[in-house]
Amino acid sequence: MRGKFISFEGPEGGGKSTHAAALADALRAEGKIVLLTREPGGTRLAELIRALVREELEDPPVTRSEVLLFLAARAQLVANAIKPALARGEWVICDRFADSTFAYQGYGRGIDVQLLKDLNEFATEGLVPDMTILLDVPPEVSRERIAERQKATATSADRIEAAGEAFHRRLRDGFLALAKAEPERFAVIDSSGAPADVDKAILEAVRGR
Ligand code: Z5A
Repeated sequence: MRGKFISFEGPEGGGKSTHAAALADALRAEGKIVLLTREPGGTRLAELIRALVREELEDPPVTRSEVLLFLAARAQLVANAIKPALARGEWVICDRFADSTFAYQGYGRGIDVQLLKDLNEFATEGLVPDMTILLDVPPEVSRERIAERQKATATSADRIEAAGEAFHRRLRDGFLALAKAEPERFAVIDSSGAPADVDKAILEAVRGR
C-alpha cells in the first residue's frame, strides 16, 4: 500500500522543523517507517541548491531564477526520495513543499499563482500531499522567535527573512487563502501556543484524517 505524505507549511518561526520532528517521532513510536525531509533539500543536489539560495551573493537570484531553483530542488526530492519512500509504503513528512512556492514566490513576490501551479505540476509529476499542516503564527510572534534564534546562534537574517513587513503580511494571508481553497487537504493550527499543545493539536488533526 502507498504510504502517506504530510507537508508542514507556514511563515518562518512557526515551528515547522520542531513540530515536524515531533510528529515523526510520534509516528515512529507507533511502529511506522517515516522519512522526515525538508525543502529545499533532502537530496545531495537539492541541499546544494538550498545552500545556493541562502548564500549572500553579489548577484542574488532574480525572482524567476528563485522559482526555478526551488522547483529544481523539488523535482529532485520528489523523484529520488519522496516517491520511492511512498512506493515502499512509508510515511513522508516534509518541512515545506509546493505551497511555500505559491505563498513566497506567488503571494509574496507577485508571480502569477496559476503559472506557479502549472510549473510545480511539471516538477512534481502531479504529486500532492495527502495532508498539509499549516502552522499559523502572527507576524510579531514569528519575528520574535526568529530574533531569539538569531541571538542564540549569533546569525543574521537571510535574504528572504529580511524581506519587509508587507511581504510577510502577504505571505501569511497567502498561506491562509491556500488553506481556505482546499480545506480537505489543509489543517490550520495556531502555533503561537506552548510546543506541547501544538504537538497535541497536530497529532489530533492527523488521527482525525
Ligand atoms: N522558500 C521559498 O521561498 N519557496 C519555496 O518554494 C520553498 C522555500 C520550499 C527556507 O528556509 C526558506 O526558503 C524560507 C522559505 C523559502 N524562507 N525564509 N526565510 P528555512 O528552511 O531555513 O527556514 P524556514 O522554513 O522558514 O524555517 P524556520 O525559520 O527554521 O522556522 P520553523 O521551522 O517554522 O521553526 P523552528 O525552527 O521549528 O522554530 C523556530 C524557533 O521557535 C526555534 O527557536 C524553536 O525552538 C521555537 N519554537 C518552535 N515552536 C515553538 C512553539 N510552539 N512555542 C515557542 N517556541 C517555539
